[in-house]
Amino acid sequence: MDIPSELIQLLRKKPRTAVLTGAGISAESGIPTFREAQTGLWARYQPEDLATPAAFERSPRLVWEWYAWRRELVAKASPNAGHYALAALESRLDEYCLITQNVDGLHARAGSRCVLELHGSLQRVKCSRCHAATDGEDIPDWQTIAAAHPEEIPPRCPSCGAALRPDVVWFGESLPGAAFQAAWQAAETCQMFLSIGTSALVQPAASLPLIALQQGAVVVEINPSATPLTPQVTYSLMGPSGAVLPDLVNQAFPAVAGTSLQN
Ligand code: BJW
Ligand code: ZN
Repeated sequence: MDIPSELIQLLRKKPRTAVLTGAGISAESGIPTFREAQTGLWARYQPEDLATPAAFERSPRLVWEWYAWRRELVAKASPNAGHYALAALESRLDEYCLITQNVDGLHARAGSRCVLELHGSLQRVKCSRCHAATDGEDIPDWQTIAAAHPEEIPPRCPSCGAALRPDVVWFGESLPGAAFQAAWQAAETCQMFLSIGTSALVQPAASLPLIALQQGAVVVEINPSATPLTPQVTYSLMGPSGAVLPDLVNQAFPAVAGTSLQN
């Protein structure tokens, strides 16, 4: 892709950089996004009907099974060229913060070291009542609990007996405080902000690029479709992140022969 030369020049100066990613960065790994069509078994459900505390109270088995299906998809998936390009970018910049709304863990699997997970992780579960995590030293991990009582879906909390739930952030719930504060600070202090593969609809994550714009940062959006953020950004790179990000990183930091990122 043709990337504006001013943007390449800016990247070469190694600006303090914050990056926000959403479901779109994992689309090329075969993980469905939220606001595009759900697939297969789940085609008749809206994510808003599954990713809420009320949905879990009403239909705990249905919600648990939706997450189990997604956990399996992610386990079979691999990071794509976009995830790898961000890990490479981190290694080329001095001050860099990656903020993700995704719960799939693919950034870490691609080698990103500093990742702030705003919406939790598919890999963890917690109790829906006492909020005990199940990966502590004294309690069995949740897969062991589930395997011992396969008839119980969702599995039960070993401390209080209530249903276990995914350790993710549902609509109406607060984001993890420390991760969100660090993300806010990164948006307030960065010189460049990349908003990648997010519809920029879900708050409070959608405010982060606006904070960056307000304090004078250069804001770049990478997305094949326009979002409510698009008219406000400094640069809109319209294309899939698995193609645009390797181009951006390779053009800014031409690699030593043989090590350039593929797309
Ligand atoms: C590609 C691509 C390719 C495709 N390359 N790109 C202020 C105003 C209005 C409402 C609110 C507000 N403040 C709070 C709210 C309520 C609510 C909210 O924002 N609602 C909106 C829908 C309006 N927010 C909350 O409830 C949040 N909590 C909160 O604010 O707490 C304080 C509070 C408490 C009580 C009362 C009030 C306030 C919590 C939000 C939690 C969101 N949780 C989910 C589920 C997480 C677990 C899970 O994964 O199941 O997070 S919902 C879902 O949306 C998920 C995502 O992380 C999140 C964002 O979606 P994302 O990543 O942007 O995906 P998509 O599908 O929307 O977009 C994909 C994009 O990729 C598209 O643009 C494509 O074009 C693009 N794409 N292929 C690059 N190859
Ligand atoms: Zn409990």
